[in-house]
Amino acid sequence: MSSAGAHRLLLRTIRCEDTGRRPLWIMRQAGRYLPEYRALREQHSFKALAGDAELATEVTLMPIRRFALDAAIVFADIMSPLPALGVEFDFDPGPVVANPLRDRRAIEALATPAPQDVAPEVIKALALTRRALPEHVALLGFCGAPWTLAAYLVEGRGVKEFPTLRRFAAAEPELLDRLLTRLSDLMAQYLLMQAKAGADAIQIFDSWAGLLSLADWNRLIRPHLQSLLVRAGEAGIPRILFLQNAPHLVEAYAALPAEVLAVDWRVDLPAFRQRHPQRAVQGNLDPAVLLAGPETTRSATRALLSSIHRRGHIVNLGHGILPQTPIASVEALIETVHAETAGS
Ligand code: 1CP
Repeated sequence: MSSAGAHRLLLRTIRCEDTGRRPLWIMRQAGRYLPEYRALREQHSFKALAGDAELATEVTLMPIRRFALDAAIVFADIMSPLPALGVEFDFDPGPVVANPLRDRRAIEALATPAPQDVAPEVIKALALTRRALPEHVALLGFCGAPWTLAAYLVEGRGVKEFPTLRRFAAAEPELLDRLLTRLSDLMAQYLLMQAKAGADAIQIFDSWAGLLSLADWNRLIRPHLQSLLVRAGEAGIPRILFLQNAPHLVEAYAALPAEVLAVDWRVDLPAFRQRHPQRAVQGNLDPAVLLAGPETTRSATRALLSSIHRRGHIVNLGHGILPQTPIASVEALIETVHAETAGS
């Protein structure tokens, strides 16, 4: 599955080969900071764009046409595979679940789909994108981590600190376990289909990783993430594991089976690298730095590059690019990464 793209810069860096420069892609690179995306959004809802393989392919390619990025990430949402379970939701602008799952009846009622019925539009968009993508650009598939998906399903929408979710975890640990099992089974199927459709690597987004203590994370969440990662590994393509706003869990995540650990800007990446010299890493410029303009972006990028050896380092932001980001800052980031080139 993966051998055709093995020479791509992103994949060589994941194998910690000595490459001329570091690869770069940007989380949420196909989003609202792009004028061409905003123009298309005036005609179609987000759901309509992500739900149509041809339109999703067009959006996936937008940042690739404009910028010298080393990876495309398929335009979809972490919620895209959940209709296969029978879950209904909308976007405003983040996911809003019509009937949050908070009792046994709701969790037992979830459907058991066949693999080909899990977000077929995303699988098709991956195949279409691979055909249209320049040969040297890697294609990334992705999914939400079971816990981050459960956060939306139980809470109903993204809210500060997810109190209903944490109440549920405290009061109903067995139901949470049941839900996380269903979600990790579904994501394992989904990632396998993405690998077959031509993804070179997959990223697992655990955006709300940090809501629980280390002890509760170990007890309630870790077994499900571990089992998803093991099954994703069977697809034979590299795994990028992203955790957000969870500095107390970084070492616990580093112990999980993933080729790349992706961290947000709160994490001291050089110190992490010293503790884990063999591990590829991804990150971790603060997305808000880009709001300060191209000069500030340039100097922050230079500081990031000089703080960590280029081998095994994928340059990215520490979280999704913000909608109000100036295009000139994105250009400054890309130019600075390209200027580093061989020999340093
Ligand atoms: O208004 C719009 O156009 C919709 C905004 C939007 C977009 C562009 C949403 C709603 N999702 C997406 C696409 C998306 N989501 C991608 C595609 C790749 C790309 O744009 O480059 C990806 C990888 C995601 C993943 C995602 N969705 C995550 C994990 C990453 C992260 O940012 O932490 C999460 C947490 C979501 C939930 C979600 N969906 C949309 C929003 C605005 C949010 C987050 C905010 C919230 O919970 O309210």
